[in-house]
Amino acid sequence: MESVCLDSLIEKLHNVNAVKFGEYKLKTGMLTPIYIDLRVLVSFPVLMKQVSNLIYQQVQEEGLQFDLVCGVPYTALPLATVICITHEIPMLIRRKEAKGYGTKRLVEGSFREGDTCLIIEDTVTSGSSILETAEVLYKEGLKVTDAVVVMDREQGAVEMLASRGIRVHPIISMSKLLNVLLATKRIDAQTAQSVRKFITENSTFGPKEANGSGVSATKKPCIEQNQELSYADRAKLPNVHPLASKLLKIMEEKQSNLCVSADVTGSEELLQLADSLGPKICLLKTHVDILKDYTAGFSQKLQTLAETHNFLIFEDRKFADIGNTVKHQYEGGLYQISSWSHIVNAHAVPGPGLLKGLSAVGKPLGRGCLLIAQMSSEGSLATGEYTKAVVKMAEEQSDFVMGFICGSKISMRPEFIHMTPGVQMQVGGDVLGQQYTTPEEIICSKGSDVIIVGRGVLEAPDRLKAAESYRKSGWDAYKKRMGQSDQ
Ligand code: 5BU
Repeated sequence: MESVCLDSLIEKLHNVNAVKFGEYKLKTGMLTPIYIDLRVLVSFPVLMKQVSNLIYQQVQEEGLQFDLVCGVPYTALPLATVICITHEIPMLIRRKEAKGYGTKRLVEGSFREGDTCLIIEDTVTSGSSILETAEVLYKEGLKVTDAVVVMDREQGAVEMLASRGIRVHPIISMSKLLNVLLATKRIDAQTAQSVRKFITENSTFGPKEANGSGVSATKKPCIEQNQELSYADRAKLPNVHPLASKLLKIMEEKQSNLCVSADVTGSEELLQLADSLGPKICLLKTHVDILKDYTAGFSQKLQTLAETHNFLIFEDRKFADIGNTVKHQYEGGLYQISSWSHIVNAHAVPGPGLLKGLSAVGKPLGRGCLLIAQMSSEGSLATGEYTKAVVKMAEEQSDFVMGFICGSKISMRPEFIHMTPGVQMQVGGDVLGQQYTTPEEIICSKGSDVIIVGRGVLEAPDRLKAAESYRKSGWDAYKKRMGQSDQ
């Protein structure tokens, strides 16, 4: 395959008028000083071939995995066709309207339910055209995880689509385009400056992440209002882990994002807690190894209570060994955790082999795992690059990993659930390094999904009353984040 130099391609696109400066109206109605029109490519076959090669190069470099390709109609259709024919990849065509006769299909081509489809698009502004195409594909039972785009106007599409579970891989960014055109004196500094100003001032998606990594660097007043999916909508996402979907539905149904950490040492007391607080919680967290009187009968009773009150069980085991060992720890020993706990958590330190070991046991049982990406304790080493690496590991094994233990929202993919321990009504800590933040701060400002509360409930004079006030506080904060607060 002929390799293509990006700078010279940008110049060629400018030569054929695929990049225009002036005043143009976008699909969104927005007036823009720069217009990208890749429709002209069909008149320049050599250029068309070069752009297609670049798209395929991007696919290979990113190691994207998919079964089929679909170009967003119409401009990207010929690009997808060239790529699919050259590399012998099956293609799908998305109709803009269903035919009024015949099969009335919206997607043409053959595929199997569960196949993954890569989307190809020419230019993105808000990302809505990609989303529209993805939604048509979802309805047919297809999965969409990635999209390759030729030109990213850097106005929020990447962030918006990431929040809907689609990773976007742009080839040419607006900044790169302007730099090349400026360096080759095709535009002057003033034009470049006015386009840059327009782009910065006209982002179509919430506030940009400060470090561009998807890991929140700064505290935001109340994140991404209006752009965010509800728990109920996230439960329906095509790529969501079945257990995450179940939990999200429970949360919506019970209006509770409260996980009580039942850190007591007697099994009778734990069962009583589960029974009395059950209606208030979406999740009950255990440390089974602090029980002085564990029996198999206990775990059976706990499962019955979980069914009666509609909550899930989360054993906070924090696995942290090689795959072969964690497999035994999860399945066997005294506690046989996999037989009764819906969710477990694990440190990422040992690497992906740990997840392979755990999922060999848990996946056939429909279990899920949370990766510990950050900790609530003072001086924790799980920060920065480590946290980012954990997010990556989760993305690579999202068939078993359903979310994170973290202090704030660390992944833009809405199918992951973020759970945060270290929660009390008052900011503070204990003498052994635990640090507390309030439910409002965690759910509304930090964008986490579930509050994990132990002593805030357990040490209260009336545990039920305390659980209700944490439930209410967590739920009100979620409503506020969704912009539905009536306060
Ligand atoms: P507390 O009583 O609300 O401080 O209890 C918090 C619980 O969450 C407790 O069981 C811890 O083991 C657990 N935890 C935590 O506090 N911080 C973390 O980073 C992780 C777990 Br991971």
